[in-house]
Amino acid sequence: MSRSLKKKSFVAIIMGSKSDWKILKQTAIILKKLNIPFFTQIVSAHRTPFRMIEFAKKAKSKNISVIIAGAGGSAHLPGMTAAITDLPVIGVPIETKSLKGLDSLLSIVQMPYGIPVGTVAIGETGAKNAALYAASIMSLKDKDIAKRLSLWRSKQTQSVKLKPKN
Ligand code: RP5
Repeated sequence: MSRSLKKKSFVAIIMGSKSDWKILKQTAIILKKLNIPFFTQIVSAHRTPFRMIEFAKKAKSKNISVIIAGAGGSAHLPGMTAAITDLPVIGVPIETKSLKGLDSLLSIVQMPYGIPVGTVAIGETGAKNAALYAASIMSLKDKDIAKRLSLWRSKQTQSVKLKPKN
């Protein structure tokens, strides 16, 4: 297929609740910086289970390459989504009031054998790394994204000073 006829691939950022957006907007900021197309959607595994099934079933046909799923508490959205689609799913554990997100982390990371979810750190750090991880996956097929990611990383390296003062 020629370059111009290639269909644009997307990252889908899904979240269990509107309240997760304050963390997942960090994912969106990094994806924007890397010029990677994405869209966002609230998809709750327990409040809107049929929306989740519909989303996951259609994800491939909508040209989604990577799904970033943020959820807190008994955070089954990433695992349930990964159970329906074989697209890569990155789970972002959202910090919770009662258990500081340890509940979310363990729910997401402890997937039984057979259905993997790539799990990142709790909260904003994880949300940002999820975007970089998605960029790495997309870089395998998209040289332009690979170049932008490589540039982003070399800028990060250059920004690290040798000495703690001045
Ligand atoms: C999960 O429950 C969501 O991912 C969210 O992190 C958590 C709390 O949701 P809200 O009560 O704030 O809507 O499903």
